[in-house]
Amino acid sequence: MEQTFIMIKPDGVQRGLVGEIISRFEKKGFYLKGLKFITVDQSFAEKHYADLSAKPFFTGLVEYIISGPVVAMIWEGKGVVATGRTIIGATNPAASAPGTIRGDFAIDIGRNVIHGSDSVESARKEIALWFPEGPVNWQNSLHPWIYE
Ligand code: YYY
Ligand code: MG
Repeated sequence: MEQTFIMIKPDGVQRGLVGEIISRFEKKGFYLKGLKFITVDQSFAEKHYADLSAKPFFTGLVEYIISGPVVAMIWEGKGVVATGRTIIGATNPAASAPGTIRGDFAIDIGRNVIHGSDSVESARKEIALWFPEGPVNWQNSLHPWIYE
């Protein structure tokens, strides 16, 4: 089944939003397939955001991501990449709908609390970068109550 990479950024950790954010993905019915609490270094953050290296905000973005521990996760489920982005909300919290994570908990684009892969292909790359050991292999026993 489809997987996505979700990361609670350092501001989300500092602001005590870890439980709330995990809960939203859990309650939706997605399956947690990987979880780690880590501080990454500059070269790792630059790799994660390599596609944005030419952007004017790149240096500040990397400094922000390495400024404290993050919660890195693999979530699995039907359509989880696109639905994960919907749960997260628009990149700029000023444009994120209420009810989304960024819409409910963030104000500035450079402190938008959470990352989610933007396509199945970037999810594959990001999961390989953050979880070289691969996902945790388990099956949720509620599966038939979530999927028809
Ligand atoms: O995927 P998403 O996080 O929604 O946005 P991206 O366009 O991939 O940018 C990654 C990250 O960079 C964004 O979450 C905040 C930051 N950023 C910024 O600080 N200023 C911008 N104008 C655009 C993005
Ligand atoms: Mg992105």
